[in-house]
Amino acid sequence: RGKVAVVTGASSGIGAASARLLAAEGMHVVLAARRQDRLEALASEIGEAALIIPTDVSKEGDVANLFEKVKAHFGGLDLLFNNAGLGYNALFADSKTEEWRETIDANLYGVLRCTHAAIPLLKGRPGGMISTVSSVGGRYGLPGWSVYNATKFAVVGFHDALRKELGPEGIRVALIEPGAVWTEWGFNVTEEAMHERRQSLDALHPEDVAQALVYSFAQPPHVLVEEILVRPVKQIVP
Ligand code: NJP
Repeated sequence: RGKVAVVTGASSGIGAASARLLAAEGMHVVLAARRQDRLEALASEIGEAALIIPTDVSKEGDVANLFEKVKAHFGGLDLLFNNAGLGYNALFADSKTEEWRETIDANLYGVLRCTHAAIPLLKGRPGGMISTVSSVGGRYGLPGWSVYNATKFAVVGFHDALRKELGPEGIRVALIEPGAVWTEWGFNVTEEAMHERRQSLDALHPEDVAQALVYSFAQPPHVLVEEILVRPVKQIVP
């Protein structure tokens, strides 16, 4: 067991599935999210490959602590999976500024903070990768999710510049863009409504997205699978 991955948003959904799969592939996985009880349950399932570092990606101090501990424990990092994220459902005219702030702080600033702190740890690690979860909502506007769209489009622009900065240093910068996935994602929308939508689309399971991450990371160090859009086959719009 050699390589080290940090998974943000590891407490549920895509992050938890990815941590399980990366550990099964022989990596150390650092589980970062706010809900410690969930992280503990996952860590006891994964076993000694898991290290819990409770982290709110919207807090600079938490993110600094996360990467300081990773450095102290492992001396470096091979994969940063920027997965933590949230979205509030509201027509923009009815949306609340507090929800904009929370969304932008986690989905955009969270990615910037974690990436900034991770870069020094990724340098000199062959095949090092930063993989960030965007969305089909990072390519297409989704009525009712405009602020979420704004953060995911922003992540795409950030990714494109960062790839050009870090590629020459051998650090792979990649995006994963899921369509609808069966997770806990989606605030201000009833569970029934989300359930109905996911059922009608035969939505992806978190493991399907985790497979895309593992596929891209498992390529030889000179190979960058830059973007993977993975959607339920029945999700034709967007
Ligand atoms: O959702 P969910 P997903 N600091 O709600 C964490 C994108 N996506 O797996 O802190 C740290 O089960 C939260 O942890 P906790 C989506 O935008 C999804 O679907 O304990 N962590 C939890 O572990 C997101 O980027 C769909 O509350 C924070 C995790 O994020 C990614 O997939 C479609 C945090 C969310 O898990 C994973 O979401 C799509 C913070 N401040 C893109 N805030 C979809 N599900 O359909 C949240 O296109 N988290």
